[in-house]
Amino acid sequence: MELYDLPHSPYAARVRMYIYARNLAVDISAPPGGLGSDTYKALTVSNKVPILNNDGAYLAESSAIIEYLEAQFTDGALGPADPWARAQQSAMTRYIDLYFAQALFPLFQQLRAAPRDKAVVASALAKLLEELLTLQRWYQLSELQPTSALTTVDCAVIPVLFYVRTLAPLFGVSEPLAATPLLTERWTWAEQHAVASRVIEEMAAGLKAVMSGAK
Ligand SMILES: N[C@@H](CCC(=O)N[C@@H](CS)C(=O)NCC(=O)O)C(=O)O
Repeated sequence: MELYDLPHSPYAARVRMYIYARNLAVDISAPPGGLGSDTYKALTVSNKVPILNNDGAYLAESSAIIEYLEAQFTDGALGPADPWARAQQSAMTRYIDLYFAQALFPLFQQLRAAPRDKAVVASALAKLLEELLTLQRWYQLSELQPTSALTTVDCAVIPVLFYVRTLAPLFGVSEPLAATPLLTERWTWAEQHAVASRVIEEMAAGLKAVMSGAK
């Protein structure tokens, strides 16, 4: 199997984190022909990263890829075997995709805008801080409370927290996790976790490369 990946993508990062945590024999490479190329577009309808190449069959969407890979395991190590707890993990991941990640997009846009729109930035930052409180509430649910083990939920959370911590200071919010101690704690834990910290470093290097290429 092969994962088409870009290091800075939070969606690809979550799959890499899962693959490393499970120590799976999945090759990780750039999209063939490059993102946006006709070669890559021909593989799936999504034309995004990540995509899993499973012996010439292609699966898009990071959460579907993790679900497919995780379906082989019954040890409950990263995702609980109990269907209810597993569904709660899935619900939290959907929250991140449908709502939390959306709150980051205006900041990405404003990063490149010249001049920046102060009103848009202010409302985007307010929305982001509100969503951080919501994200923390998900971690407080009994089925989702963080432990010393990495879960599929952490695979989704840590990459978005990387972007929160990277983007917010560029708009004057130096400590975006200050009001969410549980998220601060999970981030600190991730920085010391062998697999999570590896992915954080890969994302940072990938983003640096993209930003320097964009100049
Ligand atoms: N819902 C998708 C999102 C994937 C996604 O948006 N990937 C971005 C990189 S972060 C991408 O490939 N963008 C290229 C494009 O949209 O053309 C997933 O979870 O895999």
